[in-house]
Amino acid sequence: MEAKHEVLNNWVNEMAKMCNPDRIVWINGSMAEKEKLEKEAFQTGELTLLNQEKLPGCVLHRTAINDVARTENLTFICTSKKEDAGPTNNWMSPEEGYKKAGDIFKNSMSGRTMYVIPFSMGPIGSPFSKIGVELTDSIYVVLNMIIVTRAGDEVLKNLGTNGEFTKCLHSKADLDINRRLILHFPEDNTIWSVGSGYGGNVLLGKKCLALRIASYIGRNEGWMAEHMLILGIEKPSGETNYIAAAFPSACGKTNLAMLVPPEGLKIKGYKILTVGDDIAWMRVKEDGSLWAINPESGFFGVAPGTNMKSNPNAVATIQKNTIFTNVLLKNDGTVWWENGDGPIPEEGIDWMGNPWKPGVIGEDGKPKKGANPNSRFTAPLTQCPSISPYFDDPEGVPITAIIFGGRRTSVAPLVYQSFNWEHGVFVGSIMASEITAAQYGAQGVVRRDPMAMLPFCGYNMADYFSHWFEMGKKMKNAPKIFHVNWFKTDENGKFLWPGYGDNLRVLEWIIDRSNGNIGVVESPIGYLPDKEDLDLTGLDLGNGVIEKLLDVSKVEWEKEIKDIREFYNKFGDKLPVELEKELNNLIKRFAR
Ligand code: OXD
Ligand code: MN
Repeated sequence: MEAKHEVLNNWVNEMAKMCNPDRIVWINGSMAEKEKLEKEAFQTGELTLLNQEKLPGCVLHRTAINDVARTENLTFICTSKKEDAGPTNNWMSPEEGYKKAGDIFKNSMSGRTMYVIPFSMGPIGSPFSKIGVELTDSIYVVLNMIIVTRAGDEVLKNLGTNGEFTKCLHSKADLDINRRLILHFPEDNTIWSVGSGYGGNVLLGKKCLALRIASYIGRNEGWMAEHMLILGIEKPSGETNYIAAAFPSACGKTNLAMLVPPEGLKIKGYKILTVGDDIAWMRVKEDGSLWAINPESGFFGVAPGTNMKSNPNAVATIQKNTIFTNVLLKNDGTVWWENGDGPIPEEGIDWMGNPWKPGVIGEDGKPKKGANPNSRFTAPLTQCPSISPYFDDPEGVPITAIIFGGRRTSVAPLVYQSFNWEHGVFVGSIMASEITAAQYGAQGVVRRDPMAMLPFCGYNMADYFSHWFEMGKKMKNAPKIFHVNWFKTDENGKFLWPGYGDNLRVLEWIIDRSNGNIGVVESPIGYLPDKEDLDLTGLDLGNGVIEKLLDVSKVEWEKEIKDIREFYNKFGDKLPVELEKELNNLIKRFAR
């Protein structure tokens, strides 16, 4: 269906003139259309059909070898003034951005089809929702977008003749890393992504729109777009508390969002309800509370490490209608990844499309991985056994508590509560995560990642902090703000806390504190639990371990404060005075 929307039609034609596709196809979102596109992709090799008895509706895709993750160094915020992008973003002027990317887009779709995907982030017609239209020359992108967003004719109808939409243009072009750019033009409500086929760079509704562009729009319109999961904890009485939680990538967000209560707490009859695993859009309603929706309709989760112990709900979610990207293909037409379920296959085809056997040493002298460490599954939210009945509610869910968390082997205790909203914003602003040697750099290096938004804030992060303070002023009933750290280790580098389902023990304390039901132990960094108030039934932590988990070391924090100061210095005099004040208060509390 072509739109009855002149601005949209003109834009599609203009972009088509530049990219020069052989044909233009408007995506309607039907089953028949999906099947037709899949068939075409099987023929070209863009997709492989998996074992339909064991994995009905599932397919496999391999990206180019140099195109397996978000490329932060090639991601830009293109604002007229450099200062508006701020010190934590790459900046390019809009003129330069359009020119540089335009040169790569030129004729990039010749011999190809340009698909027009109208999509809604959030339930169609919800006051929270925003519409985008993505133009792409990739069937893989179309098939992912119809899972992770609400896409098709319904969206066009809702857009009407003059509705607003984000203009999203994507072309794989020649997948050359030297001709790859992910550009955001917040002043024009426009995204241009070229030269990549990796999800985070090309499913433009997700990181690009729902975080970078939406954070910019949210600031102007008075709401928040955050890198947060949303989950509900239902008590047997039926009362449900919703929590929104921000963690940097690779800290277990998807696992937490789908948590299964541990044995010892089962008796209490809690039920976890998943609303979202990656992004939250939050607004203050007339009742003075903060309400949130998950703007997505699917998961784009990391496969390695997903197994029946770490996340049985995710395993159940991806048994059908799932797109697997860069995982190992087994001989029986099913898939596998490192730290997945089942025995290590004796052979298979690795994520690069080559024959694979366990233990074979690669050029770097290490055993070759079967699946890429950032291999992914794309699956509909509706397939998740723990999905909340409100995941699709246009009104969203009310948020009781906000959690910030990072991966820290020391410094941050298992959990603490901020003294108030302003202090909570400070706690979010100093969030940090340690890089492990096994992952991407020197072990122990701390990367500051405020609110887990470092790679996703679409404007100056100093203004983003101010926006958080402004939002606090609007609420009568603001969520309480907490910080957690599941990753503290002992002297031998062993994790002190079991994590996974046992994290519910911490969430329970957070809910009780938010509802004002229990006391606390005051510390310089915030309120700590009285250890008697944490329900550790059925958990054998060992002597003195809970004390270690809740310890706040003055020596460690003195070093931390220096590092925070250095980070804050980046923002110059744009840093909100409230943060300066909070840092000074922290120093004073340690000096007492
Ligand atoms: C991420 C993701 O990179 O969610 O944060 O894919
Ligand atoms: Mn994410």
